[in-house]
Amino acid sequence: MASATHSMRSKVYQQGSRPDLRVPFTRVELSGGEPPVLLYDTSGPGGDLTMGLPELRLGWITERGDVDTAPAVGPANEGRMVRRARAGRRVTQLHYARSGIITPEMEFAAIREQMDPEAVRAEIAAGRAILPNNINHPESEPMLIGEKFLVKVNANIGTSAVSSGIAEEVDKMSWACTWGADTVMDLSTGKHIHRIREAIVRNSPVPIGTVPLYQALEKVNGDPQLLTWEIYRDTVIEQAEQGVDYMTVHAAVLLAHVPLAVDRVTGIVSRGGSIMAAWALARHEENFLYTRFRDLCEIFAQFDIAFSLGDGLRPGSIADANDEAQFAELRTQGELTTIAWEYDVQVMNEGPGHVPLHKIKENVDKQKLWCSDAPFYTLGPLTTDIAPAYDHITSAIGAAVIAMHGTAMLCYVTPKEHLGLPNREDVKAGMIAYKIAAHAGDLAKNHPGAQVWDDALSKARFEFRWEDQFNLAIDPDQARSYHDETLPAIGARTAHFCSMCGPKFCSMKISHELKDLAAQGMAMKSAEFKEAGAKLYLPLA
Ligand code: IRN
Ligand code: FE2
Repeated sequence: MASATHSMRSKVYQQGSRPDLRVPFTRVELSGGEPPVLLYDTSGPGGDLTMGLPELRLGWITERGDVDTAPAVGPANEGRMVRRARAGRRVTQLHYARSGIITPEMEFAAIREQMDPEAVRAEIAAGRAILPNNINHPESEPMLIGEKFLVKVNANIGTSAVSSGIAEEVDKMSWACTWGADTVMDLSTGKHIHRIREAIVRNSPVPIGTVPLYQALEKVNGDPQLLTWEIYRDTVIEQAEQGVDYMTVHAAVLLAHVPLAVDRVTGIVSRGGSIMAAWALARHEENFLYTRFRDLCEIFAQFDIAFSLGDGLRPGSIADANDEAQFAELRTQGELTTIAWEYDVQVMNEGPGHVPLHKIKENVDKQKLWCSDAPFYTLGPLTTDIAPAYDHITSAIGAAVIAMHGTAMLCYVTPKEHLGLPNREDVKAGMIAYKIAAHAGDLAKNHPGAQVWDDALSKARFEFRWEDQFNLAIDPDQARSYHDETLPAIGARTAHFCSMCGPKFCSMKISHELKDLAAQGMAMKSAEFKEAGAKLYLPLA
């Protein structure tokens, strides 16, 4: 491993089986003779984010000999050269995995997870994990979404008609990655969607997801009834050529499911779900995403786009959790999962929503059963409806529990949920809450290596190694600044107490004294024992 800097927290690279396979980690250097701790690193190579990142995977994509470079056909991409599968070929990681091939992408992701590359291949081949990476997004660092791997977190960003610009969105993307986002979804609506997405994809070190339906709806001026398969398909191709790695597709909102949602407290809360429900009801036709699903699979297989099968009928309130509308859709998601696999297309399933704690497990159990163990990707869930402005907390509670039961990726919720678009600070608050939930899930699942981090921090805390504690913290800046707020002196960084309890009442300090006392006590007892002749069995008088 080569160290990039010499600070206490630094970026290091682990070399794989070939020179162009270098996997980033954050290395935390510790004092007191403790070994350094390696942390999973999502921050990317950094640099000038107006220029685009280096094309890390380009060689791996082209050397397989199954990709052609040709003029784009997507309406907004005219004049550009893009990659697409050679006629008759499927360029998905699922296809390679099923053929027994461990790709450099799989090896890279395996090193990140500190796992065996063959195990990674097997999980992908079985459909239990996905490695989303469009061949037109060579800048991304391969990662895995699957129950056997570290629980991942997605951050949603994007403009609406009323706010935000390109630079601001690229900044939010990179800021989210700094705080550990494993994927980012660009949910932009309004003006300049295409240009915003281009800037995000070119500068993103993590896979990018979208909901193409949102842009398709813009093209018909926001009237769902005017949507057609052709407009939708062209939008998908346009985004595929830009390099979008996974797409939310609300194909399981069937016409027959819609009446099941009418008596709900909060009806249909999914944007995509409500668009498709409106389309199907108005025309009294089956959802075209469902009837054209196989056509979509053909397109996805040419770029290696993964399906994120949408949960358009997810519950939007505690009262609606686990109802018939939600579970009817989940059964259909299962049916579509199997169809995607026929085309070697990678799939995960989206899940709720708003669910009270005692109803969470049923969601995971049913998803596993009905969707053949494909990865589950849930939005929280929020465990109560009473805390607008704090829904990163109401939902991180549910996220930890659903992660423990096997959800592979968590979609974060920010404090602005239900209230407005998140700004930079909200993105960070949502990310921190969800990294905690994800790690709590890793611990509960006994992920090999997860507890090393906790143990290192606990030890640093017990030994009053304050700098080590800060550097190991999920948010070093905040931990340091809270500590220094009351004890700013440099000396306090080595003190054997903090301002919470002061020098006299520190439990950790008392524990140390107890240890000493116990040791002294033992010494006294042993002296007594020796004085008495050090005999275990005393002869009967
Ligand atoms: C994740 C799980 N269930 C929903 N999500 C995310 O919610 C989805 O990936 C997308 O980012 C966001 C909005 O989806 P709707 O409201 O269009 O369903
Ligand atoms: Fe909600």
